[in-house]
Amino acid sequence: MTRILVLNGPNLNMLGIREPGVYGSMSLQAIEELLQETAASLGVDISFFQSNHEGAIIDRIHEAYGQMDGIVMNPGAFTHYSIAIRDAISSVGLPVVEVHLSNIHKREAFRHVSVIAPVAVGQIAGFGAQSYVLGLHALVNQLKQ
Ligand code: CA2
Repeated sequence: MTRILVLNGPNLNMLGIREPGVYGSMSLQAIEELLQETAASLGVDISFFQSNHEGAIIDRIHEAYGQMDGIVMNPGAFTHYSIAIRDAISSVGLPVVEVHLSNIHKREAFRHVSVIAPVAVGQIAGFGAQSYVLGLHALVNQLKQ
């Protein structure tokens, strides 16, 4: 069975608790439950990981090598500057779909750059929790190619 890892970066554990206007009112747990249902309908196996620590995210990407078939990832603010996470993705060679709740391209200039995008299959941004669902569909479709 196809195995997908959903990886979330810093502060995303706070979803649904503050700033519902920017990131929506769903908690990360609720998003994960939605993705679990989507995975079941697609017939794929799904696992979840969130960390506020760059090194822990890198370790989880390394562990995914040989275990997972692809990653749906919201790197949070690391999107904009973590060359180390980008290198970790390159090092394992797994397909990654980058997702964002907000449309990073219509926000502050510093959010317009993603250092992850050049090593991702693609990027989905601006659809709230649906960005993850769309990202999961896109990754599963990509793995069938
Ligand atoms: O839009 C996204 O998904 C982001 O990856 C979210 C990151 C942000 O740094 C990126 O530029 C875009 C921030 C996540 C912060 O999550 C919060 C959750 C609750 C309250 C405040 C922040």
